Amino acid sequence: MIKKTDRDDEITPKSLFLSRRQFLKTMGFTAAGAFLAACAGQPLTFNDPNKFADEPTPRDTALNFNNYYEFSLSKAVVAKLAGELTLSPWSLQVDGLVEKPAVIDMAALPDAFSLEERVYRMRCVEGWSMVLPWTGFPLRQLLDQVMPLPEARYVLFQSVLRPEEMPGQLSLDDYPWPYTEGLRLDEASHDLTLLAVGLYGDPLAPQNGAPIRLVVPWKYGFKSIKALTRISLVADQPPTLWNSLAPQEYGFYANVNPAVDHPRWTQATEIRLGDSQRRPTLLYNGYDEVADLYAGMDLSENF
Ligand SMILES: Nc1nc2c(c(=O)[nH]1)N[C@H]1C(S)=C(S)[C@@H](COP(=O)(O)O)O[C@H]1N2
Ligand SMILES: [Mo]
Repeated sequence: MIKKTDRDDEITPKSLFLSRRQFLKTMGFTAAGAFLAACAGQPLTFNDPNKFADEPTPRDTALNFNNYYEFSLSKAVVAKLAGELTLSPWSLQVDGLVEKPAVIDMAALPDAFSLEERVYRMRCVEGWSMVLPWTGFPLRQLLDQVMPLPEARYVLFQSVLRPEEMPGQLSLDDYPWPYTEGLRLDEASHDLTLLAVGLYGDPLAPQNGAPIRLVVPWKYGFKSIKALTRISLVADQPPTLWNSLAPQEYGFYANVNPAVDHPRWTQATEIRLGDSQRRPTLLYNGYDEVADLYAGMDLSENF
């Protein structure tokens, strides 16, 4: 006779384990390199080091509290709606000012890049944050393959346009879909800038940007565009969705900065999901190694 608790013990962990192993195997993820690159950020220096610890956010929270306007403005319903997105086949086009344009089939991607796990803080412009264990590879690896031309100074990122599967692309009819974002080429080439295909050791869930998304941990979360279909190298700063909709609220740079408030709320502090009190927000979200990219720039002008 199988008791209910026995069944739970046996079935749940084994199926989770198998799917995780399968994913790591499919993605060419080797045990040796798996956890070496975790947490590239600075240690936090407050009086009580435990008070503002960087524990990974519970998986359940990260999978059920999502900003993904193509589906809904309501964070709690995105997970369910995003389940309707067709993820396969999927290709990522890389074009523009490059020597070797490419179209990458997602199924072939694991062979082309070496994946690693990176635990990054993510700070949403709305004033909350999470700590997330991504699986991915530096965007730099892809840029090296396509070989940007000397005139290329910016990178434009485009998300999927599929109104038949994404109800928000119909209801938010004054938004300039598809979702777009942009980086300067030197920002895009920084080692911290990741293309992620997994989260918590599993393939990305649809609501977190499957099958492939950008992660730029020193910038507000809206720069980390989900469901990428196209990356274009361009000469000039490209228009981006949030910057076009409200340029006075969402700058092109969008570097996390406690000293530059959003016009409608403070950015000096944030609530880490699960905490009971706000914590100080750190310049560049604590990733001080990017400071050189902005040497000599007025950060309140270029917010
Ligand atoms: N395509 C697309 N990408 C997007 C968004 C979006 O609405 N559409 N929201 C952004 C915002 S505001 C945040 S905070 C993060 C949230 O990522 P998560 O749901 O994986 O935590 O995704 C970003 N990427
Ligand atoms: Mo966000």
